[in-house]
Amino acid sequence: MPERLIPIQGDITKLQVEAIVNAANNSLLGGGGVDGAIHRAAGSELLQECRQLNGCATGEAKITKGYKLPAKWVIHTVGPVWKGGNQGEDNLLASCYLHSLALAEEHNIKTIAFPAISTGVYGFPIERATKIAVTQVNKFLQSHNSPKQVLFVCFSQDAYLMYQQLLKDLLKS
Ligand code: AR6
Repeated sequence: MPERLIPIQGDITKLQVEAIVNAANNSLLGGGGVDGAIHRAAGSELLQECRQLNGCATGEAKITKGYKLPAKWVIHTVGPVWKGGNQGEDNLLASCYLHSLALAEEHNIKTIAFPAISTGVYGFPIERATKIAVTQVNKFLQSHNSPKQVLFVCFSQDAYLMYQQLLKDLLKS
């Protein structure tokens, strides 16, 4: 497994990385799941900054400061809602990873942590989402020096084991 891609199990709000990615919604004004946890941990200044951003399109990403989080930056991206798989969900999810990584590179961010975007409330099947996440991040890192390290943060042990396995399988070749 290449050292630049690392699956871990835990709470993304606790991580000492330069940037964490938020699985947000189009309003960027907070919500449940990982979005709620990030806003709670960062404090109300995060919401104040998000209010200035005019939302975010699905598949795109915007950056804010991390405020009370250990991470200096939060990259907010909006994953697709799963609608059966024929509504461009795969490409939109891939685009979330690529836009987030491009923003990280622009800001010279060396370490970034992703949650499993769209796999909670938005209902994207976890295995299909994990394959897209791992493939897209690997592709990006092969042609870019920065970020140096990408963490895949899994809340559940099942998700963690899946990331571990898929990283082994997909990146073996
Ligand atoms: N750390 C890491 N992963 C987490 C954490 C955490 N603290 N909390 C949840 N997860 P979800 P989505 C995992 O529903 O599907 C929000 O209301 C969770 O187990 O947070 O993209 C937004 O405002 C799951 O695997 O995001 C949007 O309206 C993954 O994070 C909507 O939910 C994503 O689950 C976005 O839905």
